[in-house]
Amino acid sequence: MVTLLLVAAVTLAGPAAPHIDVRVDSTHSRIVVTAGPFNLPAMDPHMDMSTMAPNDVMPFAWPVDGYLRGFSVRMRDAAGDSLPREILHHLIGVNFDRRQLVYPAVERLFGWGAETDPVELPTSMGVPMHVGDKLGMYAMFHNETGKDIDAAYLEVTILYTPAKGHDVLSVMPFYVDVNNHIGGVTTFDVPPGKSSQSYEFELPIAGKLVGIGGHLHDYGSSIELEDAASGKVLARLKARRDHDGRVKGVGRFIFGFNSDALALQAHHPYRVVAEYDNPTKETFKDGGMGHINGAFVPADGAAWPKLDLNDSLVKRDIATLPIMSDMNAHTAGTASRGQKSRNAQAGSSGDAKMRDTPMSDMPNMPSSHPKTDSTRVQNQP
Ligand SMILES: [Cu+2]
Repeated sequence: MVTLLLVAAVTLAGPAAPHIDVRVDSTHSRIVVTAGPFNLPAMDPHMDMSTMAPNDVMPFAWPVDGYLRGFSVRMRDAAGDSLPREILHHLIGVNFDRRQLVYPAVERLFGWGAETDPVELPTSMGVPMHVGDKLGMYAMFHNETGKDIDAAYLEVTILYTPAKGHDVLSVMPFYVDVNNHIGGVTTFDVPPGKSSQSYEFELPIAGKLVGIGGHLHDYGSSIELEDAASGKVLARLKARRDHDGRVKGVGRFIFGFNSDALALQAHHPYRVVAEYDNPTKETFKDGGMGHINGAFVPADGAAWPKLDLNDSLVKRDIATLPIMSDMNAHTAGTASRGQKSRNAQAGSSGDAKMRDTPMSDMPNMPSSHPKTDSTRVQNQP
């Protein structure tokens, strides 16, 4: 019923700007975040990444005291019917109130690619969250269906465990990328044949990895985590590829929850390595990407690195978020209505404006009311 009313309103008002809606289903301990409508014109299947329509960060507030323990994402139409999952290239959920473990950047709370399966942790663990935590999500679409889609909606279903009356082990998001430049491009070129991209890092605190998943683009073959001091491979996630080398999925690895969890030391060198094997004779400009996401249990939760809003890298991360990851420096020739090419390249006037926006001024960060529709961030000139 609510959906029907919404549709009617949209039709009467003409093309609507996408907005975000957060609903709590406390009976099933679920939060449903819906964003849309997005207008996704059909794209030529042979176009490269640069033709994907990017989308700004859409802010919303976390609505309950509790623990996030899983999520799944689908694209649907106005009537609620599922759209092909391939049209969502990726979706990233950001927590502006917490720092990442490895990078001086805001937390990436959840990530979803066309190849991602639903994530669900046991009820005994979850990511600690508080009412009013400032979150946001951004997505990149890629409509290769051959048909224009006028009104697509993103629907993120988050599972949570209420804080009250539950004894839950806190696990934290772990994210490390083979080519992360905070506020810059994380993609890289993929030449013909075998190639690899790697990044060495340290953790500021010790802890244990419970499980990991990986993200690779087409022609990726594996992503692994190594001990950079000994060279030992700690985990290798293989891509499932079709006969053309297109990635259909990337494996996950569950180390276990107690003594089985993978212990990582503080201030010890580790390395993340993405291997690519491109069977074509072409170099794919900015075609590659590789990162590992995981669930990390800190040895001492209180020692988690604080988010320093005066840190220049944190500032840069926040300022460039709408154009981060592989939507960087690309012209959105087929961007949705009203998006035009404001994400076209770093340094354009729209981006400069965004850079100057301090966190406290982020528009439309609803403070605590989960059932109120919040409007999408408006930073268009
Ligand atoms: Cu990607």
